[in-house]
Amino acid sequence: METLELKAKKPTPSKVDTSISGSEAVLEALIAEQVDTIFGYPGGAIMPIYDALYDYNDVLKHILVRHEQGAIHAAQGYARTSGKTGVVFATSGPGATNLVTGLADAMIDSTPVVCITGQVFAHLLGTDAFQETDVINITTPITKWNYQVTDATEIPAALAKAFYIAGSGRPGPVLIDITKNAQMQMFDYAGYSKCNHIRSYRPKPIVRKEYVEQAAALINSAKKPFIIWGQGVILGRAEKEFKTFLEKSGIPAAWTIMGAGAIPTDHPQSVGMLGMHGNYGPNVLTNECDVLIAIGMRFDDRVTGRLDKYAKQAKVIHLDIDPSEIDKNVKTTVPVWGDCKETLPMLTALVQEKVYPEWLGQFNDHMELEKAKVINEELNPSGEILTMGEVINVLNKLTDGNAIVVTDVGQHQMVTCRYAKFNLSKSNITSGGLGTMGYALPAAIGAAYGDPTRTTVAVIGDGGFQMTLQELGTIMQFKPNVKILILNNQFLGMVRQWQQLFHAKRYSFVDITSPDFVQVAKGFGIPGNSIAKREDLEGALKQMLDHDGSFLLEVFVGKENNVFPMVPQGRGVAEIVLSREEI
Ligand SMILES: Cc1ncc(C[n+]2csc(CCOP(=O)(O)OP(=O)(O)O)c2C)c(N)n1
Repeated sequence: METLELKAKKPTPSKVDTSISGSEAVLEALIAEQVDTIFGYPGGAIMPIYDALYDYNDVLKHILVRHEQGAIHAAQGYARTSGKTGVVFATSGPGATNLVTGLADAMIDSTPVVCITGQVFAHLLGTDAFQETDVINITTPITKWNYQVTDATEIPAALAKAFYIAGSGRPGPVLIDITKNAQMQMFDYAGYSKCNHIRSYRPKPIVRKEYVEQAAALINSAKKPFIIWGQGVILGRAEKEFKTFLEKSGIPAAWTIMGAGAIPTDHPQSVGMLGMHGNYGPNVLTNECDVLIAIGMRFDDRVTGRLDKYAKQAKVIHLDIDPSEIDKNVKTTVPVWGDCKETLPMLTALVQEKVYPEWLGQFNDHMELEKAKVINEELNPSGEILTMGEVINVLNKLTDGNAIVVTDVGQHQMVTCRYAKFNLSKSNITSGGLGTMGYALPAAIGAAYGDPTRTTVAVIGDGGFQMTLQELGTIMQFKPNVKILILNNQFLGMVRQWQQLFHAKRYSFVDITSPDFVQVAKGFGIPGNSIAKREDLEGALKQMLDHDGSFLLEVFVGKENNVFPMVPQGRGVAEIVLSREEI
């Protein structure tokens, strides 16, 4: 139980008079949950909470975004770099519905976020009142939990539950909708108790030792074991445990896009990225391994390609905290249901110390082939026109692989995730599951607040930038340090690539005109530069990184460059192609 000493600037109520408003109870809950930053946008139905915030703004920082979608993506970016739960305020009706994309994004990418929305007075519910939306029904499938509060006395317990659910087990978004009367209502405040148990909710199962033993036995008898890991390693704060397991077992390992950075990219056993635009070796050899060890990943279709051609020869061990993932897409031989921070050390204790030089050599051989056919030309192009890959390669050099890299969605995202070097965990911030264009700029703002000690670079396409560029206003006002790198191919590149490869080059509405981005940034008080030549690349990136504050750099890249390798949709992972000619 927290003490009754309230954190507001105004006089603390005496022990006799312990009544506070519902709004104050919301803010006290946030403080008790160690929240330091809120991303939000006010409006009629949430005005009492904003009114209370007036007295709390020296303990709770509020970042006024320019659109509620920006608030939730910022909270997601914050959560992903800080490891804490992001917090959002929005009003009812359009404020709440503007959160929908971000909630869906946070749900599929397991990002802990608590959204607090204002709602019309309880007596008006169901009357089509001004700015009334049934946000509970709208957001039910895209939240881990949601709840409507109509009485202030419920607020402390509802928020305690919200933070517990959002951050425990497999994390996710929670939405608490609070009617205006409940925000205004005075009630007897008995303090705030954090929640650590809910009947019928088991975020952390008791690990079944026999399954860990079976998994170890399979691994110990394997000739060609292969580890594939996902974001679960990062969300479970199990990077160290994972590295120890990896190094003792000697098994080659590949990452999903969401798992990138859990161990340094250039770790000798790290054999590349999985999936549609991942590396050649890990995709092909998924279908040659004898034991596939999946850790904190969910066999997304972008990773598996056609399921009936996926790892059919392999025995599958699946370590996951969420039991609904086990057997969902890929039949598991040994399920290890549990928190990988717990299960990995148990497994490490039982696996034999081994090396697999020949098997690892096969990955290296495939990498040589990929270098010869794709990577060398992407990173050191023979032509005059810049490629996305070479931009990221120079960025790696200048940041030493220590930057937080936030990507939007499209070709630049795939190229960045393929070529960016990550020395540190919580560095790769991207919309993996939902593929939300417009994610990167606001997520980068949140990422910078989540870890202000590191450089945050947002890599964005010319299309996606135009979806949420209003958040330049947030940067102008609050001055988070965000480096904005626009890779401008003058197309909605990823869709154009598909139209070229699979729709007979019938380019249907992918030719997108852009404003002068440098002038746009200038209008928001953010300096910028635009380049198109190789000789300017390193200097311009350096200028961006060295600038004290946010900076926008636009780099013109090849208009019709494609991202390869590629597992064409509907094909198996081993049918990955290295060039257009192979499709
Ligand atoms: C909100 C949203 N709308 C549409 C799409 C479909 N989509 C995926 S990639 C892409 C093109 C992105 O173009 P751009 O931002 O210029 O990046 P590029 O692919 O050129 O790097 C589109 C339209 C999406 N992912 N998200």
